[in-house]
Amino acid sequence: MATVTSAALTIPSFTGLKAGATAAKLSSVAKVAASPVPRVGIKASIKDVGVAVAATAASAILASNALALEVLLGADDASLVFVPSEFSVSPGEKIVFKNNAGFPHNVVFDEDEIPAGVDASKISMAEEDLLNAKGEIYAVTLTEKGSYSFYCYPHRGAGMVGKVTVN
Ligand SMILES: [Cu+2]
Repeated sequence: MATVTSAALTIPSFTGLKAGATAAKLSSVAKVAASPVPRVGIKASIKDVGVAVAATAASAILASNALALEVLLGADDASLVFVPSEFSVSPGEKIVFKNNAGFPHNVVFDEDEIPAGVDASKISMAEEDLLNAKGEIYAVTLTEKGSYSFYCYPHRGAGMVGKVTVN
């Protein structure tokens, strides 16, 4: 009886994760969660099992976020810059641009200064799309090696430009 009920409790927490997680993240969550659950003895209450699953899922999500590089839009003193403005990532590493100060901002890659064959529109925000609130993010993953220049459309003239090298 207890086994059936705890399984029923477990499914909604994975369903909830699915909404925000990629398939890859979801499978890693599932793998991590598989080991702690059996360690919770059959004597553990159903509530304990549910908490263990939730805690494991949360730490797996934190771990996957740690693989992303965060770039602030606007310095803490509200100056119109990317922080950092020049950086490197590995192919496929997630870059998370996070609205910080001096917004609205956005992130547009320069079609003339990205590797040949990469479509700037697929990695850029539209020029008219803006991040208007602190903490809003734009995430992008670059897979082709090379150098990419990008800018904030409203603040390009003010020098809000950056460069990322994928290597
Ligand atoms: Cu800006």
